[in-house]
Amino acid sequence: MEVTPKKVPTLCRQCGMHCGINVHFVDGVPTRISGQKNHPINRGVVCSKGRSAIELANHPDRILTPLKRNIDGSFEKITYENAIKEIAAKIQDLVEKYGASSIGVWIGEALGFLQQPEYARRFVHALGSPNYFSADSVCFSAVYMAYHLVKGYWGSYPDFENSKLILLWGTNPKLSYPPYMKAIERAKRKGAILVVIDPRKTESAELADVFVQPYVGTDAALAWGIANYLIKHDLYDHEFVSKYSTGFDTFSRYANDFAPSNVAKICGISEGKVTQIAELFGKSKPTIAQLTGLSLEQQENGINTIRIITSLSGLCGAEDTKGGELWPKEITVNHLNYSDEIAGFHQKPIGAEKYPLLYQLCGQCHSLTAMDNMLGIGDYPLHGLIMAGANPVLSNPNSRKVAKALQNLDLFVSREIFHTKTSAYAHYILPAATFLERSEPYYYPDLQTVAMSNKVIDFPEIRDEYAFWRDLAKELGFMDPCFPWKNEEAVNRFILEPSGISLEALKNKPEGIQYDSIEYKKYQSKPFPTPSGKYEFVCRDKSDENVSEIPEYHTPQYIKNPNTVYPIILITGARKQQLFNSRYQNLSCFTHNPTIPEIEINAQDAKQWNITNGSRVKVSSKIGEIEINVHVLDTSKILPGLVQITNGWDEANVNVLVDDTDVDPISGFPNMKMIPVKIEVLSKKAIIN
Ligand SMILES: Nc1nc2c(c(=O)[nH]1)N[C@H]1C(S)=C(S)[C@@H](COP(=O)(O)OP(=O)(O)OC[C@H]3O[C@@H](n4cnc5c(=O)[nH]c(N)nc54)[C@H](O)[C@@H]3O)O[C@H]1N2
Ligand SMILES: Nc1nc2c(c(=O)[nH]1)N[C@H]1C(S)=C(S)[C@@H](COP(=O)(O)OP(=O)(O)OC[C@H]3O[C@@H](n4cnc5c(=O)[nH]c(N)nc54)[C@H](O)[C@@H]3O)O[C@H]1N2
Ligand code: SF4
Ligand SMILES: [Mo]
Repeated sequence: MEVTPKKVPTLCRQCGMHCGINVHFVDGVPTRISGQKNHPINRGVVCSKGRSAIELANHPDRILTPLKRNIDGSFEKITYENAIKEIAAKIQDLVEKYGASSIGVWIGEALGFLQQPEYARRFVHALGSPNYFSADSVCFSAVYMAYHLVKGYWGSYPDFENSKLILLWGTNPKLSYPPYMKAIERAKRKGAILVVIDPRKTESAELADVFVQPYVGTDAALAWGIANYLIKHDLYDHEFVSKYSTGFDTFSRYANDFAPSNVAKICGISEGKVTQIAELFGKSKPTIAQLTGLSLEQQENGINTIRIITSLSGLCGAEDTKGGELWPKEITVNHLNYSDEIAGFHQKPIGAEKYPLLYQLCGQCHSLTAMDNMLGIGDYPLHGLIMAGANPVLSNPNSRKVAKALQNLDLFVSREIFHTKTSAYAHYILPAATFLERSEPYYYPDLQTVAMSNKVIDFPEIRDEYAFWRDLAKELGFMDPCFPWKNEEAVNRFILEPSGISLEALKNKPEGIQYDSIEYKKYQSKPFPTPSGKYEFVCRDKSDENVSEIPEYHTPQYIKNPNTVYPIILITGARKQQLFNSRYQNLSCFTHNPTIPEIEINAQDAKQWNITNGSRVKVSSKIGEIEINVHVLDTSKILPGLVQITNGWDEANVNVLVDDTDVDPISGFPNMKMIPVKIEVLSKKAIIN
């Protein structure tokens, strides 16, 4: 008889950090989760989300059988085999009528990285469609695009642990990346200085040595002000600039206009703060680690803002140095993406003409544009969509349009673990495996380490992502050569084969194996992977006409053309500890205050509007309105005239207010951080439920 072990190590995927965890069993039943003491990311610590993974897997609301939607919107059970047959028949029908490009796949934030999304990509490419979508149309890839334009490789990997100066621009790792914050706290204990730049005084800002609250959308001006000071006072790294970079003269001419006194006015901060931060750069160079958060991506001038901020690292010689910005060596693995082997598609990838960098760098289509294709107003129609691990009715901008678009599909399949606002529109819902039910390799680029997650629990009736895509491909007649592997373990062996690291070796080392030694300043012996081979203060990449040579500062629209109807500026999506985008609202660990959606308002504004904690307001933007409770913040916690609503709540969905046409023209990312709104008071008194 097989004896169930007492403890199985794996990697947590309740968020993207992939902490090392152990799942403990009593009499074969998983009971609790602890941290792996020697895992380099979390060093034994597990957050409340991580600890709740067993509850997630065993949740009473979990979908355990395939479901088919009836005309009245209710769902009835269907066998897996019949569901696959019907879905395949519908795909075949749509391909015959409208071509393969009328089918798309969409992988959400819940699934990553080397393996799960790539099944979907292989499937849709083998079918003959370029239309692969993911959360990357609103998350992370703008950072990659910006880094690519400056230094040609994907970032960002700040080496907090060894840094002397740490800057957090528009990010709150205390809540969003807890292990990073621990590394920052360790560096602080060794003497590092922490600078936080955020219009809200966040949990991370509480730990800052220097905290600055610029107007939303003005970070690029602050960064240019720092560049101005460093150049004027000869505090930059001459060797790096002269030997390894290009465009410095043009860059410094542009910086001329950003004297600290000027920048202070633009950003609404004191001149002293600008010079203080610039002095810190000068003193700490080259050990400067900067992290640019999601907020800078989801802005109208996001790419340029991230470009100029990362250029400060180059200016200070922090590029590829210990304690600075790392340029990790990639692991040599077999990638499942085989688009290079596909002869070409009949239709253009959706959104690739408008946002070429997203497609060139990430091989992704633009999910916001896809809504038009679903509604029949794009270049060509999208009729079928298979989605896994995503909830775009809550996560994509303009939720009403998203819902309409999904309702317009002839075939919508959702692979989910729970019923959601999005899966409500699916024709078929197929039960998905949680991360505890699958096994995949993951690598930590900054540590150059690879580790393996393990299948810890098993629901025999639930097919993992591999089985699903393989079975569907088989039914459609193209399983071979698309999915030749017997199971997920065989896929894992294939992925790892060129790395020289075996599955067995990884099983014996749950904390991971370093695949290559860390070396610094590699640019001294090999060119940067940019068009010029140099670090580009001025961009030489001509593939997108929207990319200016210089990462220009543009005055945000809400400042340039103040909107008298919608005079208040709304930030969306500041993270909460136990809410993860739209996930975990149904877990008992969800004890966060608030447990209902709230709008954060400065006490000064609340006083003026005569409202208090728990008052009810209507928030309207030019495209929609929601009702929500008020949470009054101390005046120091948020700039006056600014309000904040976190995304992902089932009720009071803030994306009803976010305009999908207001985007950064380079990345195509929506502006989710400076939305003009108005507020009407519905009830001044707190409503006690
Ligand atoms: N607990 C938890 N953790 C998460 C998530 C979650 O939902 N919950 N989500 C995960 C995901 S998908 C992501 S992408 C990351 C995001 O994580 P982060 O990038 O850390 O994003 P936030 O935590 O929202 O912090 C963004 C901060 O930027 C500030 N901000 C807004 N506009 C501006 C601006 O113009 N300039 C500056 N300087 N600051 C600005 C906001 O006030 C906010 O405090 O977190 C991940 N981690
Ligand atoms: N206004 C505004 N909107 C935002 C943001 C913002 O800051 N402001 N942030 C954006 C960002 S950064 C991101 S990343 C997106 C995220 O948006 P999405 O990619 O839509 O991700 P989630 O909302 O986390 O939804 C994930 C879904 O996957 C399901 N799920 C969980 N685990 C599994 C699994 O193992 N397998 C499968 N098949 N399903 C699973 C969950 O039940 C959930 O419904 O939201 C974005 N939306
Ligand atoms: S930070 Fe928490 S949720 Fe994220 S991987 Fe680590 S333990 Fe899991
Ligand atoms: Mo994200």
